[in-house]
Amino acid sequence: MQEKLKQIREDAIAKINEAKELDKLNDIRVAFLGKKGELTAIMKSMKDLSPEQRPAFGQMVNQTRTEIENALDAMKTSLARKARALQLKSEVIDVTLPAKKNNVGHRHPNSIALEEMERIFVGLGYEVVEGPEVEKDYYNFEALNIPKDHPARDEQDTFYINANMLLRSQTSGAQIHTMENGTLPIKVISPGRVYRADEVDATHSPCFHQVEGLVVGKNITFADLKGTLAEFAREMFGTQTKVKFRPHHFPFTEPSAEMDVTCFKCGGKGCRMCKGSGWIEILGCGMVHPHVLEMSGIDPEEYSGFAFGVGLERIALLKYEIDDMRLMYENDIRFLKQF
Ligand code: 2NM
Repeated sequence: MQEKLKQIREDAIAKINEAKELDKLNDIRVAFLGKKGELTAIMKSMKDLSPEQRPAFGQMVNQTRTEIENALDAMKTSLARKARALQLKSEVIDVTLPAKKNNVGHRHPNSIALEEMERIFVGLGYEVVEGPEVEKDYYNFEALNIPKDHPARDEQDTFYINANMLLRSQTSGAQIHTMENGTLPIKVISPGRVYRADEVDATHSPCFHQVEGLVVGKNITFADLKGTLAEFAREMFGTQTKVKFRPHHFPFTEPSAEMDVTCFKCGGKGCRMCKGSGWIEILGCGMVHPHVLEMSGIDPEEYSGFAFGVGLERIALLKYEIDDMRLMYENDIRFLKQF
């Protein structure tokens, strides 16, 4: 019996040492230590021994059981460690590999041109004000001295929301709000999106951007307008830039003018960019109409002002020599990265 026990132990240990998986260890545990296992079977044969022999044999069986259990536990730990090592090896990350390149965007030419304009005018002491894109008819037209029968009010040009509300066709409303606030003097620019019912082509879009400027104070004259806008042109298009003013008409200014700058491509000699004239039209401007001041609560006897309006896309198209405005609304990164 003792020999048998020794044989069982050696068998078990040999099988345990050969085991390569945890499942296999479990099979061995059942085969040797389980209810129907070999050790249990030999325990049952104890009844054949004399009562004196039994305690010593029982002790030997128990010791064998302990030895087999210890061997199983040791192998279980060893297999688990190997499995873990294998898993860690398979999950190794090479942190020295080059990082995936992030595709970053690019500022829009409109944004670049606007930031440049804001830099220039803030440098001249102006504040930047914004107004709502959905505006009352009054602020878009009435307060700007655009009467009910004016062609600019034609429903074909303006997107109306209802009889009173519309998508602003210019940012002047923001400036009317500033005048109504009543703090004088005023030096503001108002950039923003404007809407007009235009067909899309190389120079038109139903939604574009404007920057308007407004100065109101005591003794503001047309000379202030000329000096300010000439300085703007020199900073925007180069120090050698010259300006000229041609008489024009706007309902909200009197007198009114359009300003041209010498072509920054050919310097005034005439080229494709300026269509041979040497001059490029940049903006509209004028002295704020006394009636406009009065309607916003400013006494035109005491105060005067000038105003101007620039199409942002027009400036960006010219400055960056883009020949089709539609490119500005596609947000193709290959286009944007050129500026
Ligand atoms: C332009 C041309 C000339 C203008 C006038 C005003 C206001 F609010 F003072 F009446 N804001 N902007 C103005 C003047 C706009 O755009 C071509």
